Amino acid sequence: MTHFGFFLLQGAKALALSLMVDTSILMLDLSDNWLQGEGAAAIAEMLKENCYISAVDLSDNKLGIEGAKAFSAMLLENTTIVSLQLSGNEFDDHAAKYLADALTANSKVEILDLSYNMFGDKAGEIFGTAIAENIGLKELKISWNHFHSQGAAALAKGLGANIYLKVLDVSYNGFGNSGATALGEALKANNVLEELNVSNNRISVEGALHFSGGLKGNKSLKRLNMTRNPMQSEGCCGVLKALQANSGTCIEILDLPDIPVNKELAELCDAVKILFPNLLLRYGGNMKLQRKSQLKAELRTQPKVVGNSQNAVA
Ligand SMILES: *[C@@H]1O[C@H](CO)[C@@H](O)[C@H](O)[C@H]1NC(C)=O
Ligand SMILES: *[C@@H]1O[C@H](CO)[C@@H](O)[C@H](O)[C@H]1NC(C)=O
Ligand SMILES: *[C@@H]1O[C@H](CO)[C@@H](O)[C@H](O)[C@H]1NC(C)=O
Ligand SMILES: CC(=O)N[C@H]1CO[C@H](CO)[C@@H](O)[C@@H]1O
Repeated sequence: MTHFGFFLLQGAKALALSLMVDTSILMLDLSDNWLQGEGAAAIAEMLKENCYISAVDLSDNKLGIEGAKAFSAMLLENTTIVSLQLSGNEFDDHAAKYLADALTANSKVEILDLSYNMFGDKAGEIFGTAIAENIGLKELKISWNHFHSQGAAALAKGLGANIYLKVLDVSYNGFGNSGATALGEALKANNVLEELNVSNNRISVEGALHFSGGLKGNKSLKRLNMTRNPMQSEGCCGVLKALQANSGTCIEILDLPDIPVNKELAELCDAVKILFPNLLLRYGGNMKLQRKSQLKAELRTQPKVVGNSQNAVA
């Protein structure tokens, strides 16, 4: 493995040299190699000189803290890069510091994928501040990390101050109720975000209800994904009621957890669909998202969707 790693490193250096003068390559996909910090440094140096490559995919390369440092130094120079995929690179809270510095100063990167890393609560605080100050990012994917209540809340707070981000994916973290509450607060202040994925974040009834507060008022949010959260019927109803009370909502897609549907939830879903006929709504484990017109057929063929016997959720 060591030998193989060495080979790839030499390869990365050679490649970096040849790319330095190549003007035809606009996208660089080196995902799933074994570049590590040293390989990343070679690539980062090349990217400082190259003003043609606008999309870089270095996912799954074990870049670690050295890689984060190298890429941060490169991004501090506001290069041509618009899209940067750095998922699965063993980045931790120490690496977050470097990446956050870059996010604060760089205004060119619009798409950043940092999912499948090891960011924790400290990183949440660091990134929260960076997100509040960043003026370029439109899409941030940071799912499958370790943001829990406190760090998650700090991260969410940054969103409240940001006026550029349109897509945020924080799924598969541990936001919990305090993270969800902070997200709700952030949404109250934010009128830019269009897509939010908070799927699989241990958000229960209380968190969902607080979060719903952020859905009131005229909003930009079009797609909301809340699947795989223990928010029960009560939490789902809270979300739907907030939308019901917001005639100015832009919501187009709402994905709710797969839970047994009680009478109140079923009725609310129907009412919301009538209110927003173009809304794609998934709830109660229906296989697919459906519009109001599709619902009628669905109800005829699968009457148990409404009011099945497991409805008595505590
Ligand atoms: C990057 O560009 C933005 C906007 O042009 C500028 O405000 C910022 O200072 C630049 N950052 C660096 C590190 O040059
Ligand atoms: C999160 O949900 C969005 C849609 O709202 C979807 O595009 C994205 O793939 C989901 N993220 C994950 C990690 O599944
Ligand atoms: C919501 O996120 C989950 C991942 O947790 C994904 O499987 C699902 O497809 C997403 N829903 C939509 C509408 O994209
Ligand atoms: C305060 C505000 O902007 N209210 C608007 C919300 O959206 C509805 C429907 O689009 C408008 O009628 C309101 O004026």
